[in-house]
Parts: sequence; structure tokens; C-alpha cells
Amino acid sequence: MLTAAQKQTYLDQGFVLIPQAISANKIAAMAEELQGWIEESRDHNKNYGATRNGKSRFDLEPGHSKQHPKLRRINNPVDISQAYRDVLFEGPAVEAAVDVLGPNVKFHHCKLNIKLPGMVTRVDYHQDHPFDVHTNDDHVTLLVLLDDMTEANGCLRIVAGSHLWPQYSHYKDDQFVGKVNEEAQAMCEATATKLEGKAGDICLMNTWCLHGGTSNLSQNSRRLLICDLTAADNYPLMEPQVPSEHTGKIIAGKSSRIARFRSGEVEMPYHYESDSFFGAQGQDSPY
Ligand SMILES: O=C(O)CCC(=O)C(=O)O
Repeated sequence: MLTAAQKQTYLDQGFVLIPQAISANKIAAMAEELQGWIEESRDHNKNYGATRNGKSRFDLEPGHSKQHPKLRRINNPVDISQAYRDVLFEGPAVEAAVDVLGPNVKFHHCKLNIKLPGMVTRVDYHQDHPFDVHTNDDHVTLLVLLDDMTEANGCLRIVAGSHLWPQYSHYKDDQFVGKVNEEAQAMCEATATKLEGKAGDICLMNTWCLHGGTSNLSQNSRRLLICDLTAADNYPLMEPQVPSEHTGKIIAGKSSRIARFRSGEVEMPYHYESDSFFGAQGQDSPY
């Protein structure tokens, strides 16, 4: 699915945008489902929805109300929606993952990050691997754009080439804070590429890329589906932070009873106490 040039871009800069990979119909089906969840969120005043490890499925931003819903994340929409399974478990997204991970690909978890106009949630710079440590690095974060994504509506920002750098600590004062320190945050802000794209585009991002994003300062929604996929012989060294009913599902090729290890060291995280990824990074919840 990827051209030779796109594969090289992925290897060199750690990420690549593939235009118009997902059909308009499939994007519309996911957007419609999401609109239903936003409507439903009007009846809640705190995070809600059961998941496998007791954390909430639906995560609200402070200031959320019936009149102004501020649903900022949905954990593992594939657990509750065929429209999301149709995009992540078959078709072009899987073909693209095969091109960077090899023929045997395993699903780990996914989430929807939602920045509606007027919401302030941001994402502080971090790498994905330190949240969900694995035996090797054949691990990609697949992003599906449900909206056109621009600097103004809080596009993802990625530090090109950072997948080749040493691991950054995601701890502060012995607490797992899920982000790099202030000095590194400033470096990332100064150097990150703003990943702008159109609804239907996908991006493949190496799990070690430093990335983050500002809040939405525009009048347009920015809805982004984010999915962690690994090679089948890449095994998690811990229970996922956000487990899905489908964690471990083989979505291409076949499973492996061999776990492949890379050499070196990794910093182990722990399961953060906050109900929310954003809470773990130090942002407030509505209660
Ligand atoms: O929503 C975004 O722009 C980035 C999200 C992200 O990096 C994450 O949720 O891990």
C-alpha cells in the first residue's frame, strides 16, 4: 500500500502521512457514531462507561455540561462499534501497518481524541512506547483523521527523527507523569512538525516519536482515531493502560508463540491512578 518513498519517509523521520486512505463512507459512519456518543454525554457530569480495567470509557473535559458537551476521549471505540472495527481490523489501515510491521500484525488498543471548538484539552509531548512497554520496537501508532486537521484546530505535532533518539524519561519525582520534562517540552514545541491533513488521511507514527498538540483554537472540530498496533511477535511487558476486548487480536497474518526481544533497557511505567490519560499528564477532570 505504501510507496517505496513513503516507507523511506517512515524510516527516516518516524512518521508518514498517507492521503485519502479511508473512504468517505467509512469516515462518515465513524463520525455519525461519534456524534451519537457526544449527544449521550450530555446526560453525564463525570467520566462514565465501564471498561475491562475499571477506567471510564468516556472522558470529559472540565466545563462539560448538557448545553456544552466536552467529551475529550473515548477509549477503545472498537469495543462498542462496528464502524470502528470496519476501519481498524481490515482494509487499507491494516495494509499500511503490514508495510511497516511485516505480515503478522496484532492489535493492542485504540482511542478517539476529540477537540471540539471551545475545548482546551491539549496533549503534552510524550512517546507512546513508555506507556505500554513491549519486548521490541515493531510498534506503530496509526492515526485516522476524521476531520481536516490544521494548526488552528490542534493538529498532532511530531518531532521528526526522534524515534532514533534515546528514550526520554516519563517520570517526575518518582511519579509516572506520562510526558517528558519541561526542557524537552520546550525543545519539542520549537522543533515539531505540524501534521496537517484531510479527513480520510492516515498517518503511521513510530512508537518512539516524540509528539503532542495544542488545544483547538478554531471553530472546527478535530476528531482523531489513534490505534497502537505491533508485530505479532512483539509482546507487551505489562497489562495495557487502556485494555480492549480485542487486545491481542491478530488483524493480519498469523500469531507467534515466539516473543522477539530487542537488546537494551526500557523505563517501566506503572498504571497511573487517574481515570484519564489527560489526568495522568496533570490536566483537570470535571470533579
Ligand atoms: O490528540 C492528539 O493530537 C495526540 C494524542 C496523543 O498523542 C495521545 O493521546 O497519546
